[in-house]
Amino acid sequence: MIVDPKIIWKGKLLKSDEVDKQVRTYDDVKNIFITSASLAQIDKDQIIYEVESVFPVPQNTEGGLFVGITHIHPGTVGDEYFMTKGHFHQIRNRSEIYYGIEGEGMLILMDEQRNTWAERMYPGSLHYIHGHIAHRTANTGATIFSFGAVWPADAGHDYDTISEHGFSKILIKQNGAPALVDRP
Ligand code: S6P
Ligand code: ZN
Repeated sequence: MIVDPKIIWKGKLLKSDEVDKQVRTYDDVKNIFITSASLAQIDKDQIIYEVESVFPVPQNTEGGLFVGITHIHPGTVGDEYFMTKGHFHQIRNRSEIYYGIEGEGMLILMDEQRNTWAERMYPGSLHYIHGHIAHRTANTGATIFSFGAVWPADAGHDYDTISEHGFSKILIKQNGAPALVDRP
């Protein structure tokens, strides 16, 4: 038997019978930025990022995989680039693959001892995110930054640790270029 694929992933297009779509506006994620909302001068409905995902197996299926694409809009809040919330996986040892598709960005990584570093992302760049490492992405370019992700269906997301303590470094635009600096 020969059948058509159930998922099409072509550039920034992810197509399947059921694609889960999440939209994060500035109002949804304003707390991830150090710059206070009163100084930010950003419309609360401004889209910061969108995530489309396909879940071929139920959540928490051991051995299963999920696939998704994230589109981060261009812009800054103060001098902080638009970025994702960032998370550890709930099951800490679960790893993940990120893959740069369009535009340019940065993958910000932090271990459990709060050491933070970053990797440049661009079309064709591939990033193996080890277990026990928190991950967040930022758009450092002038156009939409899109990247793909593949992660274990049972990884889960721990957003609380990041929303409580943040990453130990933040990515800012300094003299027109990205710089990773200590969180003030
Ligand atoms: C899931 C994977 C991505 C992110 C997405 C948004 O494990 O890492 O699909 O969910 O990039 O980031 P966040 O931190 O808001 O989930
Ligand atoms: Zn993840």
